[in-house]
Amino acid sequence: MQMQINRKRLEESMAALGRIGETPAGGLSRLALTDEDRRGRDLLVEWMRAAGLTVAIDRMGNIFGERPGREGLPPVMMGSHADSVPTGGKYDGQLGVLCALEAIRTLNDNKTATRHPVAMAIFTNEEGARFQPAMIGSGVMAGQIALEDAYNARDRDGLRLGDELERIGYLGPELCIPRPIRAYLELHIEQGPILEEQHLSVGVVEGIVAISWSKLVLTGVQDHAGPTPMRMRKDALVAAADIVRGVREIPRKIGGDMVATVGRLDVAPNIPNAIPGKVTMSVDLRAPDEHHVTRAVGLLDRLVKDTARAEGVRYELDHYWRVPRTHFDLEVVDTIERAAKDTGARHRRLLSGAGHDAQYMAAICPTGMIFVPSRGGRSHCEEEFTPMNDIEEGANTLLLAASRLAGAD
Ligand code: HGY
Ligand code: MN
Ligand code: MN
Repeated sequence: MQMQINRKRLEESMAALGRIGETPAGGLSRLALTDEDRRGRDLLVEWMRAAGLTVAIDRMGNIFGERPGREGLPPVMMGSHADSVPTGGKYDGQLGVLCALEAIRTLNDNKTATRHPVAMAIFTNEEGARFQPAMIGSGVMAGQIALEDAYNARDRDGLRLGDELERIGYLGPELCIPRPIRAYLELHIEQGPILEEQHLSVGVVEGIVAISWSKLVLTGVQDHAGPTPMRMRKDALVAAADIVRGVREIPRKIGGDMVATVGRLDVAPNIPNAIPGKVTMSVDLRAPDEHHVTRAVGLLDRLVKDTARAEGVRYELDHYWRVPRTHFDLEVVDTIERAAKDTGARHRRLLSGAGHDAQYMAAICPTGMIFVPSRGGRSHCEEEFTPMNDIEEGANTLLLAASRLAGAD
């Protein structure tokens, strides 16, 4: 008889953690390294210790818990993140952390010994909402982001990531460097429509799209909205508006499931009677094909140059973050697929359109992901939801795959 997770215990943990940073509409605002994030971390560390895990915190505030194996081999690690976007949902990230904890709790209930140690991880600032770029904690651990660059990331109030990490008491002593890991498994919500549309409960994730983030600052001439004739204006917001429309056209020009998003737009001085002198905006480009992202960045360069010239504004365009198309480990993907089948989950293989810590972990160890459906395909919103039946099937798939990779009795 296969081990089964304790659904009620998992549901209770989800509810308890979800109350930390809960929004009035029932969503979640638990931005990285805020006091809410600290409270969530404290609760998770308390639960990890109660599950008998040896807890370690590294210099990026990544939290690790380890359950001993029969042999001192590299661990099988399960994890995700506990930070959210503003007015986000209660499933993105925290579900994967809690399913990892529930898998370990279930191994304990069954007194199951494993050849490899079994570990869990909670990565810092996966969302890239407060500090950019995203996935900073796993990015430093994978050697893809320099520790000092991560520490010097600043939020909108100018607060440094390194200082905030210290302020909440999670600047740990462990080095944040690659280490031997037998396999890394991450359960996550799909954040897209495929599983729900096809009435499936588990996604066997084969990889993640390539991602590019750019920051664009447009500088025009701030002036009075009344006496300044139209012929004299150099309006940063008009240029920005043309660029937003132009970014929307890039996927049509490139095709191949490319997506493009301007998610952030800050206008200065942002008052009714001044012509905007400065606009800061983000551009997020993603595609399954690496070359499509590269071409899209080229189209963006052209668009910005032509639009800025037409409006007579200056610009600084920084393509500051690029994550390559990620292919997960074939053995891990097969193990997850067999586990899904053996737990009786209705499943299929698919690609992730969202970035995850698994994207960086794949650079340092055999990695795979398990998806569970998102209602209406929605995420990064307070309406985010996944039915408990699907969560249970996903969590049992995670438990079985991790147990097999760890050499459980
Ligand atoms: O941006 C992403 O895809 C992830 O939610 N950080
Ligand atoms: Mn996530
Ligand atoms: Mn997210």
